[in-house]
Amino acid sequence: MEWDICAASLPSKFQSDFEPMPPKTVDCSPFRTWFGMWPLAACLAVGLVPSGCSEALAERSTIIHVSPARGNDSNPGTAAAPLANISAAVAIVRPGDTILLAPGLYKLQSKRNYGVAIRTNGTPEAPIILRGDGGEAILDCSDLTKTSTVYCLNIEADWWRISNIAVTGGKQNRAGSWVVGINLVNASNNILRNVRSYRHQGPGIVVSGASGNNLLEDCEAFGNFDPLSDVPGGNADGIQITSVKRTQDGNVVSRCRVYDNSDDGFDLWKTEAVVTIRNSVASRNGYVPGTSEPAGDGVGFKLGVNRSGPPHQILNNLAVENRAAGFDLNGAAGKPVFVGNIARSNGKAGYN
Ligand SMILES: [Ca+2]
Ligand SMILES: [Ca+2]
Repeated sequence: MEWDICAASLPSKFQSDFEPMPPKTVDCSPFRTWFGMWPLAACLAVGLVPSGCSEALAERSTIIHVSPARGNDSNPGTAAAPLANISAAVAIVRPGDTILLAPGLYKLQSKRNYGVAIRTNGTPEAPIILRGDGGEAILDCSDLTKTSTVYCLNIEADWWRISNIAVTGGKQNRAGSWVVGINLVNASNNILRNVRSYRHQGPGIVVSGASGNNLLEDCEAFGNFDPLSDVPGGNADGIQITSVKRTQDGNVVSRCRVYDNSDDGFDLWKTEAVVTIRNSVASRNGYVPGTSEPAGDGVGFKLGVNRSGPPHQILNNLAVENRAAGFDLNGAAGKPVFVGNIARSNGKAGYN
């Protein structure tokens, strides 16, 4: 029953990134004894929270449901009565909670410079889960109208587990403006898995600033092209890990594919902390997507510039048919560690 939150199973820890531990049941008998059938919301509304239950509330783990087809933001966010917008779920989420997104198209509406902004931190013991539930949830950013910066999905928080989503359609609403599909800034200890970011007028995924220990796994970034930049096509990399501070090691890209982006596939521009890219593919970058018309730089794996020489780990990757080099040091001060990489049919050197 809706009111009986205290009787619900309360998963509060996680065996792995996505698998909940067996549920933990909290004793809320004082609550029941005192309030009988009163809805919990009513108890909270009049400030009558018995001590036996306040602990349970502090430790609760809630599943928040969102559905663009069936939802309404005045709903409680249950499976039967979901929210409509991801922003409404993000606004109320707490550590340990799970946001389940019904598969389908989420048309993001915002006059601000982001479509969805994630700012609530999870914790190591209670990460926050956001995932497409039973299929891909597609965040469509094409209605964002900000004429300066547009970040479609902006993540400025720690300890999130995000999976089964796609982000697409971010537009440059003014010449020279900046668009990012998925933007992690000052965000650490996050996992993005099975995430796609495509057909933005800017880079697909960017990690920057004080951001460390993030894992991007089984992701795709493709078809990104920024025609209204000063150098048309010159900023739309597939995945940028850029300007990451020296203390922020541990960012890992694993099993990701970046292709048909107008600038580079992967770009570690000005990142001073060690980045690992493994088991990933960069192909056909450097063209206007879907054509053979040259656009931006066209490197598969661009590994500089930097001043401190972080030994980036470049392991078991494939660079194929990029317009420029497959792998390019691009002014890196140190020597990346190369193991098991293959470069084929790139327009310039395989390794530069
Ligand atoms: Ca460029
Ligand atoms: Ca680039």
